[in-house]
Amino acid sequence: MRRGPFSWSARLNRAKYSEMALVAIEDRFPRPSVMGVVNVTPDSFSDGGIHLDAAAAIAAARRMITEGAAIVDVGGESTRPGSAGVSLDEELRRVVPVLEAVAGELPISIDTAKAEVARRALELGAVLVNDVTALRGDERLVDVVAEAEAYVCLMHMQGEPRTMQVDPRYDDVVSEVAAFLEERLAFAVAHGVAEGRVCLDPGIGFGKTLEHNLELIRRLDVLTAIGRPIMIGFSRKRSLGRLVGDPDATTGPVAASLAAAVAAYDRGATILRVHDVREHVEALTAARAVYTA
Ligand code: HH2
Repeated sequence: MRRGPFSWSARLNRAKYSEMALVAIEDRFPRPSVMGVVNVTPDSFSDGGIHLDAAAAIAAARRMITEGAAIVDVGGESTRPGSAGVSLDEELRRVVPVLEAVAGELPISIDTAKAEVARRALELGAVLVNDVTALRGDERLVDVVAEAEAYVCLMHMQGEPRTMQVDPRYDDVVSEVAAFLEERLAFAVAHGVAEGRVCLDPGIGFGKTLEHNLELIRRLDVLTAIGRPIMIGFSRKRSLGRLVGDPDATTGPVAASLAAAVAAYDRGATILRVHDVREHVEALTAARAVYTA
């Protein structure tokens, strides 16, 4: 099987892998690293239903690593605009079979705001907790992350998924997101999470208009100045569909996702969270070659 240029992680044996899990996130996931998305959900905005079956999700995770993803983000709860959330039992029922199969074998992130889901995932071998609530959703989650010495992604969201796209407003979206991320980083560190375990994400599409999303990428230097690696998830988001001409789009095209990822990388993003791994690895390989020549 063809191996992508970033696929070294797929070849790590488990002993080597756990040794590396103690290094800072920016060393473990150098710029640019691709995070593949596997939503084990019936209703995610772009891949809802496709990976609901555990076997399909497991196969997708393995394929994404061979295509060059540095890590795969497994989620059991959709956070698309308008969604209401799922129970703990249902989220565990969706993700645990997938994690049992792949979390000891591949670099896996768990996309959850629930402490119990994160605890089970880390126990099964996941290395990163991706929390769209930035440790505000479940007060026990910060202790789970600190005790496991897991990597964590803290993401900005204005409001909550059910209502966040109703009328998002900011005086200055970039400085408000930066202040929020600095405060959440300080919170995590104060609760025993080492700074080197943390990456930050402005939360593209989470309580933001198209113009807010573009402004955050345009002025990404304000966020990189915080001093932690930045994750960007623009892949297939509906802003991109609207940008290229469909006012009713619920998803964005792959080509627009690639351009947004390369632009974000150009402005300093470290981890790109994407649905189309092979295409993003190829685009970012070309961009990296240009910038580092
Ligand atoms: N976006 C989504 C979910 N989790 N996590 C981070 N850190 N950054 C993001 O931009 C982000 C995220 C939404 O995308 P997706 O997982 O494809 O959809 P859904 O929430 O509907 O499952």
